Formats: sequence, C-alpha cells, structure tokens
Amino acid sequence: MTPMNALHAATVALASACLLLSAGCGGGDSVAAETQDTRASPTPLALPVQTDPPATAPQVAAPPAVAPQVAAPPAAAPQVAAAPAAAPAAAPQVAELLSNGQFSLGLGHWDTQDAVLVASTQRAGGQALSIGGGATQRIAAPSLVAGRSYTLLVTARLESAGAPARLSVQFRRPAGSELIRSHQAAVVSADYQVYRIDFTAPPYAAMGEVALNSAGPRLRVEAVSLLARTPIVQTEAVTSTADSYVPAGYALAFNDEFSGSSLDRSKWFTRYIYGGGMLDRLNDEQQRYRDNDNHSVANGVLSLTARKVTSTDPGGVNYESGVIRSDWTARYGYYEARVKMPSGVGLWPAFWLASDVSASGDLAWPPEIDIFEFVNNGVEDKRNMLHSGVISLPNVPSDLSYVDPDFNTQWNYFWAPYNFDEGWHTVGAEWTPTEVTMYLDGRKIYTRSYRWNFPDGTLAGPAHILLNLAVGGSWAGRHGIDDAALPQSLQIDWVRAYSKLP
Ligand SMILES: [Ca+2]
Repeated sequence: MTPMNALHAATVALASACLLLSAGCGGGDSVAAETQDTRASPTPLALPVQTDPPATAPQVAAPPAVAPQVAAPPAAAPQVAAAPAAAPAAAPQVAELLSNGQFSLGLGHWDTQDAVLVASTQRAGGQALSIGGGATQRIAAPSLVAGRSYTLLVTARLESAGAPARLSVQFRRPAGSELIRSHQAAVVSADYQVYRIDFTAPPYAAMGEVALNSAGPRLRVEAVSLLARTPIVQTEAVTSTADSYVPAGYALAFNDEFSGSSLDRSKWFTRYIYGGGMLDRLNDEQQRYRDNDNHSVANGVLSLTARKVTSTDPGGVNYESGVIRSDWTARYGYYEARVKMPSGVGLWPAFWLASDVSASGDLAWPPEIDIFEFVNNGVEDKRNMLHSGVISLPNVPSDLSYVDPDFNTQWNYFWAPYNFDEGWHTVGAEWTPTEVTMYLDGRKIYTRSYRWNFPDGTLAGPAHILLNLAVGGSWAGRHGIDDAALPQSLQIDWVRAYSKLP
C-alpha cells in the first residue's frame, strides 16, 4: 500500500492532533496514513470533552447488562414520538413523576421563559400554560431509574400555524450546559393532541428534565405527565440465522432486522452524539448526514444512501448521506451486521462502536472500535480491502495475539480475493474488557488487546453502535469522488448485539 508510518498507536496520536490542528500537520502520504486509523476523531468544536472526575458521579445506578435504552414511539420525526391522542401505556394508578403537571400550582416547579397561565379549555376551572419561550422542569431524583422505561405525555397545541414546537425529555450536565441526550416530539397542530415520548432512562438518569419550547407560534400546554411504563423491548425476532456466527455463550441483547417500511426511530438516532446529538459529520468528510430519505427500509434491508445534491452550504458541501447511532448502549459483547458495501470511488462506509455518555455525564474520545471500514479511494485503498482496528491512546499498545495471514497489520486491512461491493458479508467483533476479535463471514481475522478507556485512563461510557456512509475526505476522497456512481447505499440486512451469559 502506501509508504506510510507503521506504528498504529503513534499514528493515532499524531492523527488526532492533526485533525484538531487541521491542515497544519502531516503532509503528502502521511495524511492518508493518519486518517486511516482515525476515522472518527470529532472536530474540536463538536466534541464536548467533559473531564470532571467521575468521583462526583450522581447516585445513578449502573445500567443492567442488557439495558433497554430506548423508546418505542411510532415512526415519526427524528428520535421522536408524536402519537395522536391515545391512552398511556402505563396503568392509570402508576405514580406521577412530575410535579404540577396541570398547573394547579401556577408556575410552581417550572422554570419558565415568556410563559403565562391561561384558563384551561379542557378542564373546567383548570389552568393551562401559554408558552412563548420555554418551560422546563428538572425530573426530581430519584424519579428516574437508569435502565427503566418511561412515558411522557403532553397535551398541547400550537396557538397559531407556524414552526412546530418541541417537547423533550432531555439530559444535560450540569444544569444549563450542553445537552447530552434528547428525546423529542414536535407539536405540529393547532388542535390539541396528546404527544408521547417513550424512553429508557440512561445511566445518567439523575440529569433528566422535561422541556416544552415554542419555536415560533406560542405553545399551549394543558397537561404534562411522566409515568413509568413496561420495559421497552430492545430485541425482535431474528429473521434468519444464516450467515450469522455468534460465539457460544452469548444472548441476543439488541437487534434490528429492518423488516418494516421505515427506520425505527425509537432505536436509532441519525446524527452523532457530539454537538448535543446534532453533529452531522466527522473529520474532513464531504457529506452531511440528513433525513431526506437517506435511511430507507425496504425488503428487509436498511439502505444508508449517499447522493449528490445542490446545497447552499457555504463550504460547498454537496453530498447528503445517512448514519444510524443506537440509543441502546452496552459495554462488551458480540456485535454483528450483515451488509453489502456501496460501489464508487470516494465512499467510506463503516460499522463501529464509540463511547456514549458515561454514568457521570462524561463524553470523550477515544475509545473507538472500528469493526469495519470499507474505503475505496481507488489507489491505496481498493474494493477488495476491508479495514478494521481500534483507536488507542498513544502510549497504550493494542497488541495482536492472533492475525489471519491475509490481514495486513501495518495498515490494518483484510485483503480478500473478491470485491466487497459485489456481495453480502457478515462482519462481527467480539469485545471483552481486555480484547477485541474481529470476524469476517465467520472467519477470525485478528485478536488484539484493548482497553475501553477515555483519554484520562478511566473506563469510558457504554458503547453505542454506529453504521454510516461517509463521502470524501482526505482518506476516502483522496483521489476524488465518483459522482457518476451516486447515489450509492450501504445496505444493512440486520444488526445484532449480544451480551455474554454469566
Ligand atoms: Ca433484514
């Protein structure tokens, strides 16, 4: 391949710094080398590195090993539920977890901005809230318990036509800081509806709040209720065990077979976690992740589709594509996906694991496990090569204890006698507290040591699953982007995660 540096760890450290410093470091061939092992270095503006010691962790319970992390709302806007008026799933006798949800105590328990009490039109003698700005209530600890599931119900309408208002269950650390997770529903109607958000409390459950925000017309809220609900199920029936290679001793903990007609937004976000969960790119990639039919489900397959568009982006970025990030998180286990790669020079799909927010609210990078990256720049990186690796700290080796003869340990790719964009393949990784083993179509490719740590050496948060299709950048796009090949899709038959049985 290219005559570039060989030390993985050193490469990672250098590349990380280079990405932060942008064009100032590296040069020539080294740019591509550095990029190869560092696909997910977030931009400095985007990565909210929070380094407070975890010793100050709130009294949050550790999530169960197979923690259900998510909501089960009907398909709607991104990470959202917007069901029409419906009875709550929870039984009516379940304890109310919010205070003053019908404003009988005036504005008590709510932090408000341009919000006034008005007469209720639904409850005789009652009060409603007319919101021009926002109303927020911290969810009093320990109302939410990590790993348990809840339903937020909000009876609301827009006072006039205009931009949708936003209802959120969100988490931030500390209060007033950037959001670290948000489940939202959009109020779109001038008629009252009951909007619903189902979610599973994350490890940092004590940081939760309910927020009601107008984005134009005033938002009228009659009632807000937060109730415990039955656990949100994270698994569904496995459609086929063909082409699956699960090691003995593992149980299914999370999966999506993509059997429906649209992406299950209760399981997946479509942006990176960074930037308050809104980041739409990493590195110097040329695409922006969007929801313009970039995540389509048909015939049992999810297609993450990249296409060329004409945009008004001042940076001249004219590609849109898709990414899925699981709301479900876990540490360790076996992760497997059956995929078909896109064709075309300049494309860069990947299946990888990155740290979610830790129980103490911290978020940092690394760690990162790249189960696969299929980079096709047409010259150094070709269609018969599949990259796989981990991101380690500079002075923490990830030593290989097993290597397939067809795996190049200098550049961390498997060299196949076929092209990966010409058929379906199953790629998996077994991840333990000390090692990562990669599998390709059931064939063991390598085992290497690995510690899932933040840069400060502490244990990182649980991992979320990522599958994405990037376009361009100094690695995949080093020799251009074949616009004529677009649109192209990373096709995903299924994604499954297993936890080790005790
Ligand atoms: Ca499928």
